[in-house]
Amino acid sequence: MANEFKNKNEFKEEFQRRIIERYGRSFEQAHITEKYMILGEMVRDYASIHWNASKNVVAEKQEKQMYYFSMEFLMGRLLTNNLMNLGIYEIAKEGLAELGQDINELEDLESDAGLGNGGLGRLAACFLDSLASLNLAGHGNCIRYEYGLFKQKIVNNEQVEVPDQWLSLGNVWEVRKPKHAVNVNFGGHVDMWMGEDGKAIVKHVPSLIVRAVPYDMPIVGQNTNLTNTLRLWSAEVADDACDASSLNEYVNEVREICRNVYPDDSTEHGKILRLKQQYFFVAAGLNNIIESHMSTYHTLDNFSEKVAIQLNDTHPVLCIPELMRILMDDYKYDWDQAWDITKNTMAYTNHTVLSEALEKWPIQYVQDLLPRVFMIIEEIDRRFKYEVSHDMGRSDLMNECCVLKDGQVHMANLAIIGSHSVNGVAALHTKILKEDVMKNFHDIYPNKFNNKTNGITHRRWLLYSNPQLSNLLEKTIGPDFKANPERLQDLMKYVDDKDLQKEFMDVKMERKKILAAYIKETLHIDIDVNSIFDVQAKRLHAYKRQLLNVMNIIDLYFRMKQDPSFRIYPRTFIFAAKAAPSYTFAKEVIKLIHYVADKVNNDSDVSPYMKVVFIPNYGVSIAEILMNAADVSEQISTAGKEASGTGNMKFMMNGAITLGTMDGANVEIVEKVGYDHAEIFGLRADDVALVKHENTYDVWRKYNENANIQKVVNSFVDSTFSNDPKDFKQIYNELMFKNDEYLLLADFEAYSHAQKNIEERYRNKEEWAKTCLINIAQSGYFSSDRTIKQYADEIWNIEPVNMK
Ligand code: 26V
Repeated sequence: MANEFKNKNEFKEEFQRRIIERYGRSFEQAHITEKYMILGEMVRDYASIHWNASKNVVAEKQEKQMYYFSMEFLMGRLLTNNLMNLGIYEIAKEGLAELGQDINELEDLESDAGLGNGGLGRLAACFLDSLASLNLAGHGNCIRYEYGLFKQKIVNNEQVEVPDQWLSLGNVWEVRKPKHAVNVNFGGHVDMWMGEDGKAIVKHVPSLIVRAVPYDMPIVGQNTNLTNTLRLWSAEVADDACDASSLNEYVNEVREICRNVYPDDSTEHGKILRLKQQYFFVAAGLNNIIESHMSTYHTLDNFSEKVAIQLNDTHPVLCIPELMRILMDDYKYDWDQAWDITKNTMAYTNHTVLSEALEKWPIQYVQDLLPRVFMIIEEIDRRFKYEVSHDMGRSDLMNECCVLKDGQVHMANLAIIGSHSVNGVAALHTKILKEDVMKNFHDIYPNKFNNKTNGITHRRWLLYSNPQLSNLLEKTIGPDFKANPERLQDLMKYVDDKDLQKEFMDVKMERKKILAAYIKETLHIDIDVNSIFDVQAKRLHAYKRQLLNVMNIIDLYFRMKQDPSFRIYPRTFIFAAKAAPSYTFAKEVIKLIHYVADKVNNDSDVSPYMKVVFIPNYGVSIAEILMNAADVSEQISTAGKEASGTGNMKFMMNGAITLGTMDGANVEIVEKVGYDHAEIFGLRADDVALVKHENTYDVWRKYNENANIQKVVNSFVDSTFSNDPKDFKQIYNELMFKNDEYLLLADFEAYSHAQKNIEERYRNKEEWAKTCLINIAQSGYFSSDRTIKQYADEIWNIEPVNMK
């Protein structure tokens, strides 16, 4: 039985005892990775004390629980977070120090759990932290991927993907739970016959059976005894699932299901594999929830009163037909009852308006892989069409909104039809869903749509990753903001205080030095900590417009070369971004950034004024040292395209100024801080929509009108940066021969002007510091605690669990 150590002496004793027990060595003899494992296990066991109690209390009190179904959870490292949330960080740190071990060395051994791509996955992780910290019974359901998202290396200025073996040291946080394993069925055919009661009996006879084994990770909140669960499903071979002759093939088929976060879906095999992953974790998770519900209530009549399921984007939307299948085939509910239960249980979050990102599956794939589920989807579609055309008399909307059309299953449509709530992730995004992308659905179901502006956990992103700022805030406004981040507002009273402004700049300097040391150590580049740290860190995508940032850098470079009297305030332009392996344009942009960096950083006229740095392998841990060192937060997507953004909130909370378009949650950031305390530029979402609608934009006109733009665009193809004529040709073509889809040239002048304004602002350090302090003071709204409270009250209908 684990001890709940109360002080550093008890900690030390326990630590040493465990090392001897486990490895048969003394503390001094133990390898550092062994020390890491033991510390992790101690923390996990400490959390486990309340884990079981939490499950019991929730069952005894018959509390409603929420399950967040997401293909991605970008958890990052958990050691520091868990120690801090449990309130035992100092005990462990001091205990280890007395044993001669620096805790930071152990913290650095942990791999990021990189089970996700970007914002959507990190949001899920922030939500888990807030759920537990708010005492809400809310769990995660996902896949235990063998490899996280690829590691990014830069070789010869280009991105190279390397497998992320995050499990190589083992995962101390997880507990394998074979007793909860379930089988998941694929392929085969469906038998139907009439039962004695006259009801149809349906039996799916699968051609592939996979065993789903859960690994549970405890999710501990700050200052609470409630411990939730992140359940990760792993695919294994099922007993007697195939004959020996095809054993190898079967084993391979099973193994690949959980191998990668986002398998390459440029091939048919890759696409089907992704569909398999989706059904795999949906079916396993749902079966499990049903089993546990039945053991408490012995009926599913009250399922939707006791269970809420949030569908994180369309990836888990098979939950809807799967729950229908279980209710009807296994528990004999009729369609209407099953439909009520399903709809009342499910809620769907949309995370993008980009049409290429809205999931559609060829009907054939779904029919072959999931024959029974497909039958149910067909029936959902049939009934929906009937309802809309007959009951509502809106046959005009029927074809737009139905699930099955053009030979494809439209997953977003299925999600909207089969759930009681549809939410966007920022006010502007939800408005665009209602008025444009999902307008027809909004006409049919006006009450389903609602907004839940994203948030970030202020614990990880402020308290733990920026202790310098956190301490300064505590000294100024007291500790209340830690449990109640909206109290950061109290800082508004002090934003004019000159001493505080100075102290804030000192804290920022300290953070900049930490980042500069990391850059020096990993990239061997010296950067000037007195320069403005201008950071754009996010996935690489055309709509996010990293290229616009680069174009401005190139323009500044040319102007400084051409005119010795033109000099800018020293600036370090920092990029961090992974590109999808098959996204060639994005990879070209990464290459361009490196070529520009080479040129600029090695030019002695220009490099005292600007440096360009690309930090490879952007992920949660790098974000923890990058965001809080930034002076400027680049949020420059084409207006209307970025659903919300969450990096923008992390920068804001750490006192950076937003240089951005009126897009996603930037709009709400500006609403909070006022136009004077953000640098906003460019076309608005309405302007973009109009330009697109009326087809009035002409990229060549922009090009011809502005000599600076011309020079920059030409530099992509005139060997300014590379002698290989193939390099950057694609970038040139995308801009000039596809009419600059994301309107970079349209916003170029405004952006360049905004950059100039940033420089003017920075020259006045007191005003600058005041703006940063206002950003921090107004950032409490963007804590995911606020977001989660809104989900809990308005969608899930769950309340804090009283653990006593
Ligand atoms: C996916 C894909 C895949 C195919 C090619 C193009 C493309 C473009 C975007 C996406 C994003 C999928 C969903 C997603 O990750 N959305 C992000 O969700 C965040 C959390 O709500 C939000 O802050 C970001 O604005 C949004 O892009």
